[in-house]
Amino acid sequence: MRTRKLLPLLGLIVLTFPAFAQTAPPNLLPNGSFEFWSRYAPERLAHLRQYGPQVEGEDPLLPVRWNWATDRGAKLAPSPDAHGGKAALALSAAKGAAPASLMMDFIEVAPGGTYEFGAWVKGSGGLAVIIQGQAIEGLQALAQASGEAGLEWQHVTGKVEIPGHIRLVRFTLQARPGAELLLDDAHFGAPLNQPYDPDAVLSQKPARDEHTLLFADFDADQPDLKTGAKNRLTDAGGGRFGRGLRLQKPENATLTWKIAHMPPEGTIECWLSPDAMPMLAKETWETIYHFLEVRSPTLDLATLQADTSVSLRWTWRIAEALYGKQNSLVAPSAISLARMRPLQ
Ligand SMILES: [Ca+2]
Repeated sequence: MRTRKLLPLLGLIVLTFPAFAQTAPPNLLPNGSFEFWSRYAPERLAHLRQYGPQVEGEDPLLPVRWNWATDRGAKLAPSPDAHGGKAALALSAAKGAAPASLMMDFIEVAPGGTYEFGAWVKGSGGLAVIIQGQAIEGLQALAQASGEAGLEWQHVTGKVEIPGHIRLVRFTLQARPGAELLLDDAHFGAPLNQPYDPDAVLSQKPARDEHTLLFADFDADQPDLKTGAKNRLTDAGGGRFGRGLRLQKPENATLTWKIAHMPPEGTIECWLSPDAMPMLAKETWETIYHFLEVRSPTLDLATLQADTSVSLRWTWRIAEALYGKQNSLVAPSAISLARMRPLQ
């Protein structure tokens, strides 16, 4: 397979390597508020209509980060009748069909920890909030809270203690057959010693702190940025927050920085908006596209790429030899490439 550069619009790049491991477990349920909605890549809309739930309109809105498992007749849509904020999720399952599930994969947990979970529901019919642990042999049921929806908003909630062999959990909202539900403010978490906003990563521009090694928001002048001849910075509305960097195939843009030694762990974040998704079309999908690379002077260390599996994959080197071992993580198609489209 060939490897080729695509035309990504890089909104912002942040590399953060904390000096010490975080003591509190990350309790993440992004977009439990259902305030964030996005549209499918045009190349995947036919697939959604054939295999997904019934959705509203030709170009439907879908809840950011959530995935689903639905039977015939299930419906999924945004609703302005919210418990909190401006939007809730409308989810229904047809009578006589299988339940309709909306899932968040995966939330990192601390073995032995006790977590509270739940959601607010209104409407008619039954709701189950299900927590499953990701074990080597597959998903295992850990806890479930059930409720019956009515005219007023109700809080369906439960607690789960994480077994010693579980580090990832799936959070599922499940409408029982015949149920027509409004859902909002879904949550999964444990007491923390500081405030935490799971939606901040979606709504707020990241900022540099004392652990940040590289911060490129393209708003300020970036003296270590080499853009290439054709690449350019956008205007103030061109990035995810402020200015972005526009890349023109086949050129790269590079940022260089020096560190005394590689930190033991850290995170890399960026916003990305490709022009087109040729890997989602049969005629052009046998190509791997690289969006972002982290390189040492001699080796590629990590790569964010679009796979032929129509998913985003992050690969990183765990050995120094040129052809040494690499690890990789993949984000499922339904929440990665299938959600990408120009300007989104
Ligand atoms: Ca809401």
